[in-house]
Amino acid sequence: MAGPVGEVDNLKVDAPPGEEADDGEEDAEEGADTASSLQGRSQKQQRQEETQEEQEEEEDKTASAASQAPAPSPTGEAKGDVEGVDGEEGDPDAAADAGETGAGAAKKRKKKKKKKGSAGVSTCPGGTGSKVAPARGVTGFTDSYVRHGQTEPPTIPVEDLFEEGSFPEGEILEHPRDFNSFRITSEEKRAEERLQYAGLYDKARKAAEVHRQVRRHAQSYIKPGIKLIDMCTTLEEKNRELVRENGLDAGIAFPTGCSLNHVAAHYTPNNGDDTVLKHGDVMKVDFGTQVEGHIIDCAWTVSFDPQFDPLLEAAREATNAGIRNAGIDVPLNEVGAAIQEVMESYEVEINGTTYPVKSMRNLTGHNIGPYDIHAGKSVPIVKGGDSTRMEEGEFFAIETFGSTGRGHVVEDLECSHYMKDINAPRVPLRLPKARQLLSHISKTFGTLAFCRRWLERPDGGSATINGVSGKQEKYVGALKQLCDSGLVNALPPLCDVRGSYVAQYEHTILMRPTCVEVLSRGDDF
Ligand SMILES: [Co+2]
Repeated sequence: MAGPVGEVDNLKVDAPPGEEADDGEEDAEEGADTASSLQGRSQKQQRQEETQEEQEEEEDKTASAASQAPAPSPTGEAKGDVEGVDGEEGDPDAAADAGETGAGAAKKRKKKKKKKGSAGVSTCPGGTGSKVAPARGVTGFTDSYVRHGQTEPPTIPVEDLFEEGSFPEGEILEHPRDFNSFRITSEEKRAEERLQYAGLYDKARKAAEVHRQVRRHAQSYIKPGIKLIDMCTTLEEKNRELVRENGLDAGIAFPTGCSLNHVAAHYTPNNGDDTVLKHGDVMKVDFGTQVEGHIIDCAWTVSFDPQFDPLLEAAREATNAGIRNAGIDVPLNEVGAAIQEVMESYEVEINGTTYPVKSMRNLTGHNIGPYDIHAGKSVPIVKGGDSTRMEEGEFFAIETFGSTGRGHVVEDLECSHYMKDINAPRVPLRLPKARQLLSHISKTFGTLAFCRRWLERPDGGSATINGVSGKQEKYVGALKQLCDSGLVNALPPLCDVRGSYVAQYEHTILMRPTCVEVLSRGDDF
């Protein structure tokens, strides 16, 4: 999920699409200083990037539409391979070839010297499995979870595949900056981890493994022609099954976002919405899992037309840059500057017109607390934000949005996402219907986000909690009253201008005392 909606200006409900007045901010930004974003990188990282840059230039010569191909691990120094896949190489070319309908159609052009690459990021090309996603934007095989003993399609709850205490570790990165170099070997910091964090890591890793398996399965059936409401329902049912939903102790963390094209975030179909995915769409799939309140927030972008490859790559590499630059005591604004630097080094040609890729200036990543998807800190994706620092023990969702539009979102379209305010005031509710709905929301979702579709299920959002008698009837007025009284926040879709395209990639990372763990990293992105 994107945060924070509090920063969205130009609140717009009924204005015709594409007619926002220009607020003039855009122009002020152009041409400003961009120098500071690299200062946090180690020489080693820069060397790795240069190495990869050379490799990529080679690749550009041979296959210009290769952005779906798994990136080679640049120096062989990648740390913290995702569990169980080291040494197993599939056929990465298979992933690149599948769905390739117009090699050469998608040109990757850079405005300036590339400051990019997944150096230091192990993306596990290939891996186990045999099935390739119909969509672009992900690498490897959709059935790669068979290496853990999972069935294809997956049916075994993830907790039955691993011993407690042994859920797979995410990708391990060193904290950036010289002042952090002691951490990875510090005996004191390791002792701190053993004492304070061991149980927590395992729960977060379980949620992350569920996310990986659910999304891998989704990547196998997301193709043009699917009804988005069916896609979301199928994904959410699998999420409940693999996490072994148990009320607020384990389950879905927020509604399945499937925002299309100029819609950047917070769209999921309400009942009656028959939108069908098309070959020319750019869809952000953003969903969450939670185990005892530890939330994994992770997203990728689906497209089928190779002309969008550079847009997807921009967001993917910008997210990876954000991850590489994140660490204890790093100011959030410097992470944002590094993200923007990478994002805006891309341009994309769509139907003969070349667009610069813009970092969305009013969307951000965010820290995550227990049952609290937006716990107060924002990770900007442009330079110039506040210099609050990341701290030990914090979870962050690093998410970036690249746009061919204005690079600025407004609220628009019908609302589907809602969330009880974690700091909700105690407001006396006169209407019994509103009291009843609030009680249902509190027991079923707590402070986790939910959508209208879930209220209308027979179980009202959780069979564990409500059995088959949870369905909410004629609740729209009551829901509006809860929103008006500040108890529940409405989170409407966030949109750039109509006709534009937005791509997003997102991972959840943990500021461990010794290292940064990219909990949700997979062999797909
Ligand atoms: Co998020």
